[in-house]
Amino acid sequence: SATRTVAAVDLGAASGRVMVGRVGPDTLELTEAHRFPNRPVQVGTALHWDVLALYQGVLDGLRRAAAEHRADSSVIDTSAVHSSAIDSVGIDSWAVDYGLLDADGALLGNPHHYRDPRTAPEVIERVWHQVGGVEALYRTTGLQHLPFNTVFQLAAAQGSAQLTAARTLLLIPDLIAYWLTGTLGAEATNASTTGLFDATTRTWSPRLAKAIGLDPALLPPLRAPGTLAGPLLPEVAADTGLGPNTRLAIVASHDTASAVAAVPATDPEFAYISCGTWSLAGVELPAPALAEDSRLAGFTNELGVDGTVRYLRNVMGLWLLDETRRHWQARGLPADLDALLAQAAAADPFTSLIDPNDPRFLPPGDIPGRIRRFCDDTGQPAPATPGAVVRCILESLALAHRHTLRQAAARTGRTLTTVHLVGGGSNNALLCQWTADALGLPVIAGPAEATALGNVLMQGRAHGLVADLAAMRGLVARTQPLRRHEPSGDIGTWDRAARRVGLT
Ligand code: LRH
Repeated sequence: SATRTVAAVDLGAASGRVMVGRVGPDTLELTEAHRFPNRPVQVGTALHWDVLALYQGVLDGLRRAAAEHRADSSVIDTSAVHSSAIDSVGIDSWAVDYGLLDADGALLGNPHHYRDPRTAPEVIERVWHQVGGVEALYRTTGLQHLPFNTVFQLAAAQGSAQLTAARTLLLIPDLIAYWLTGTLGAEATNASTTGLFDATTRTWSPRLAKAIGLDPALLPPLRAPGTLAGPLLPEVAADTGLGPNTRLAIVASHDTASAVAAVPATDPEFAYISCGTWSLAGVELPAPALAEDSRLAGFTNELGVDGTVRYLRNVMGLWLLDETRRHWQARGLPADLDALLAQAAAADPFTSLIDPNDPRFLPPGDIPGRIRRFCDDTGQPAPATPGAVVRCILESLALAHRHTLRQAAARTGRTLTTVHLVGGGSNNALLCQWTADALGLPVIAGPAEATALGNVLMQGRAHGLVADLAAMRGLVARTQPLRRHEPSGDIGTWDRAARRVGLT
């Protein structure tokens, strides 16, 4: 049957990659063309993304993808233009962060990192006041409160020369798409993470923009995922070797939306954890749940594919482990992941536990030191060895997974039966097993590359080769290797641990 070859650009907080996918009604294959580090840069007190380095990585990856996938041609191509077999390019990344363009379309400064400290409590309180209260903001946006939501970042930038000069706001994937094609747009799933998007009408909320003193004209027209957009700019086509016929495909550009679209679930009532830098844990709903109990429990209503709602909460995720390893490595200490996981498996259980979502763990820095202080503050022994630190992180994440999914189920009247854990965290067998043990439920682990697969599948939709969300998920289930973790051990020990750290 017909297939297409597409490039999926997937930018994560720690690394970016360009993957080549082959997709068709019965085909879903993924190979990595290029992977490159994403290293945030601290300038004074500000934390920025190095967005040009990321763009360079994207171009390098597209060049490799084009070189590895030349169109078959029986005639010798004498025109200097080579044609590539890549039919389209789709881009996804983490949410909420943005670049600003001036009236000439030039980027104004480096985008800030969502872990930048400028969204101070007084900035947040001012926004709540301007929009008529935190409850009203939630009723419109359905967005869980996170200090780095775009609306707060923009409020922190209010009055700055950059924001004053800005004419267009582009979320990170839309900025990369602009550089590749010269076209402006705001992909809808990612727009839903800004705090300037109406969860009910599924459009920008000019009212909220005005309330915080932002010109609504900054917000570009929305684009729905699953469609094809313009061709690449001639210079980009020439530089990368992609052909004049390679199109931009609008995918679910919020990485979590792409990952949830690629959950290999057959039961519509499935629960998921998209586990990478963050653990995004929740269920899928047909419409937003905007009542106060959802707000108070910290649940978000972000837009998914085909109008679905991702009803989930952010759990601090493997950031805790990755940042711990970065801290150790910078001090010349051993940080090999497999060795640390083996030490964690051998360490004593439930010695030290943290609430992963404690705000002290959000900024970059000395996570092991902050874990020690959390333990001091809560009358627990601090982890005494690297293996104990890693065990503390993973057991605490398993408890937070359990807490979040049980709350999601309680608020939506669902019964949890199995849990799909997708993303890079699905490779962490210890975390998958402890999540299964803590919940007393089977965990189906994989695919690790759910986000890139979701990106490729939406491009398949745009080319008319994949019918709908159910077909996407069925294709993942049929083609990708998955691992099943049955719950084991005594769930009572997890119940007691959960009570100790307030995650009941
Ligand atoms: C995961 C993610 C998540 C957002 C965070 C900023 O990569 O997109 O859904 O909350 O990054």
